[in-house]
Amino acid sequence: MELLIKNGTLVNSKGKYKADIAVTNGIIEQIASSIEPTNDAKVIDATNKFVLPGAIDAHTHLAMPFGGTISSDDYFAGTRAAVCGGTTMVFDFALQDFKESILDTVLRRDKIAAPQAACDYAFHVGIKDISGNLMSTIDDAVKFGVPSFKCFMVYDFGVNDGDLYTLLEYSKKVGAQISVHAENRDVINVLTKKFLSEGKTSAYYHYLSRPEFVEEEADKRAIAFAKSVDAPLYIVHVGSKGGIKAIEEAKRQGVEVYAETCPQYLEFTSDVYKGERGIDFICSPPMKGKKSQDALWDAINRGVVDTIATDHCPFKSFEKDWGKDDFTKVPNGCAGVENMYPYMLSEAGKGRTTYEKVVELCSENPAKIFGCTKKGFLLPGYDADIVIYDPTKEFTITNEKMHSDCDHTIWEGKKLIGYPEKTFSRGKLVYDNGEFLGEAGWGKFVKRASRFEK
Ligand code: DUC
Ligand code: ZN
Ligand code: ZN
Repeated sequence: MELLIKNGTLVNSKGKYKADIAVTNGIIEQIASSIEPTNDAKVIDATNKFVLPGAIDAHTHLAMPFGGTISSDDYFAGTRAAVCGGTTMVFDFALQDFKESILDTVLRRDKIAAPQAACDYAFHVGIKDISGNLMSTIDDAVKFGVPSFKCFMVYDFGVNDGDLYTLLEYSKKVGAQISVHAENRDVINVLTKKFLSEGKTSAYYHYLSRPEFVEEEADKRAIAFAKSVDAPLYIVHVGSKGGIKAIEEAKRQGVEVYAETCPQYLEFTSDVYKGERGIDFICSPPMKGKKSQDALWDAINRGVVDTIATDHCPFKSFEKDWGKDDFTKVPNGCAGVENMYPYMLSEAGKGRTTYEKVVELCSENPAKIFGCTKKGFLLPGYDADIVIYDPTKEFTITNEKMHSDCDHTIWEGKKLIGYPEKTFSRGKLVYDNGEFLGEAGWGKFVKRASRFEK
């Protein structure tokens, strides 16, 4: 036994209970009401603390070429920030190049990720090109342990409706799963052009050029395609009331559709775009109105939302400044990977949801939905990705205390109740009371089960 966590309160989606956890070779060996340490075990006392499975952030963009630059956290900085916020596994979007086989995309990105990652990681491939025989290369990626793919219904590099439909149909045959970034590209383009021609260029027009219905409409379109071919569908970063309502209705009809939302939509509204640094909050989809925010919280507590993830995609202030006088020139995205678990748990502490729900959405469900068979749960045989959380510690977010490479955070000044005290990645202590203790290259690629193997 290398590690024994004693006297903590374990939390899962079903409830809380007091137990000790013994870890051997990075794996949870035993969970019991009282475990005696062996001579070689490091013993941690977790009295009055929660012991949680590490969070899994199923949506990050690390070192991603986007908006004329590259997102500012590489695989090291992004995973360092992750573990310092209690996230022990991240999914990154590996963007396919045109004409590139899907497996080659994975291998190309993994060459960069493997020596840098400080926690375990996986890829979704962002698909751009299924011309010729490229679609069949999805099978190779599935066999390699990458059974999830993302289609952007926006951006010039995204797929068209025909390709999305074809991919959904194909994914079902090969045990894969398609995610969508759902917004109506054409409507956004028309409105953007109109606002620019009228000289309406401030950050608030980013929100107005993507009115709330553009998300709902695209959600409904993607759901209709998925339903027609009986394929599963995962909708990333759902932010709108109409969108979540459409997903609830589809679930009620028996469609296998999953909803992800992000902390930024739960905390901020479109009012942030009226502020002095509105450009810092520019991400797509944008923050929505208060009614949408309330609908998301309600959907969380009624079991309609399946996962929380961050869409972590930071850009430095000088890059955000490119769009001071033209919102279309702002690279889209914000930092968040270090804030997800602390924010959600703090909201639970304030009574907005429950700790059990947070563990379900941030840890258990992403593991189940994306085929991580040894992650997401505190159970014998699972990876010892463990967070010791102090529910009483007061913490104010400042960029100075964060571990990303970005030079600002949209979460600046947010006061939290409770904060992670220690994070273990496969039994190794990688974060302790504000300090990163991990190392580049520790994180391993997680080979995931396809839908046929789950
Ligand atoms: N939206 C963002 O804000 N950033 C990265 C990609 C995306 O879809
Ligand atoms: Zn997106
Ligand atoms: Zn994204």
